[in-house]
Amino acid sequence: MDMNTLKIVAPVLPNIPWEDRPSGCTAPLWRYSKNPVIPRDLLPDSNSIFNSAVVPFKDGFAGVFRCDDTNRRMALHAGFSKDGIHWDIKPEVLRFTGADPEVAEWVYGYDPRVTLLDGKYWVSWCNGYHGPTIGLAWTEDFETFHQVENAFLPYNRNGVLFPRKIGGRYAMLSRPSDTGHTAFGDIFYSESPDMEFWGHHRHVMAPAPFEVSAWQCMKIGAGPIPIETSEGWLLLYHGVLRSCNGYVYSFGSALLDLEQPWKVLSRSGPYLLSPQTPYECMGDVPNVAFPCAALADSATGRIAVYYGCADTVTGLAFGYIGEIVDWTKKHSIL
Ligand code: BMA
Repeated sequence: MDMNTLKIVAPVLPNIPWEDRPSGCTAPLWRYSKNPVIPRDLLPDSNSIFNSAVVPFKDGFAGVFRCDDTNRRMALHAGFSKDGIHWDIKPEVLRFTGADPEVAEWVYGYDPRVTLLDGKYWVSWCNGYHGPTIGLAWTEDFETFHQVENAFLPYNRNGVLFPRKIGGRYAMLSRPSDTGHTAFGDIFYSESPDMEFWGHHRHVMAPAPFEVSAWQCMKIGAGPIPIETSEGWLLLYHGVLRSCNGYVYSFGSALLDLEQPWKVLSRSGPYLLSPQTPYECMGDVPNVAFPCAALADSATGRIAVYYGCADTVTGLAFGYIGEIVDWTKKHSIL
């Protein structure tokens, strides 16, 4: 692929948080030198802030953050930033309005994703309703969040919307699961005419055979909102290895067909990033790198990935979309 001709469908984001690749680094993704970008105790009563979603908003950024409190209750909070580095996370928990009372009762919520879609910021998250399923809501200001119906029956996690309609329908990736720390999990694709009724389910990806790519051999789940490029949708996704010492969460990349995203064009064998630094290897759940958001600048091809570290803090990593696309194809296991 000629990287100069790669087309990236994303805003021009001159204020994307950024650090150049450190000298001597050849990896397609490198960590922010001042990681963790968000500490666990940014709020007075937060036990941990991780697995969170950010988007460009007005002249800066906004986001929905997973903040577990010191009761160890999982909650979501809205937050704002001018530079994507220093965050003002609202201390009050985010509450959704407008849903049918049958589904509106807050039980727990975690692992949010956010995308701008048809002029509204849509939030998907893992929503407690007789078990985890995919909650959906929209906001225009990150103050009032309008909840709609849950997309699926329990049990499901990692619901990730595409940033535009595909074939005339809204589109979402998800990962059917079970009540607990599921030891299985494939990524599926679903469509909706109206963001309420979801169907046309298609299988996208299963875990890889362990002898081919062990970091993703137990379960996988979609990460940030896919980024549209002329080479396909660039999807970052997490994968889990079951070691003798517990689960290890890393993430890699795949390219999905633009009009039929359940067709995987290439898929990385090596991980893009695995837990290696102290803040990724130590925390409430050691050895977790879990991406939920990526900012992309179409002018420079830069990407800034926000990922949860050890279920405790939030990390930031940088790369170039063109290089990651190229790397995914070169190292594909398909
Ligand atoms: C998954 C989710 C994530 C979490 C991960 C590691 O099942 O609950 O929120 O980061 O486990 O604990």
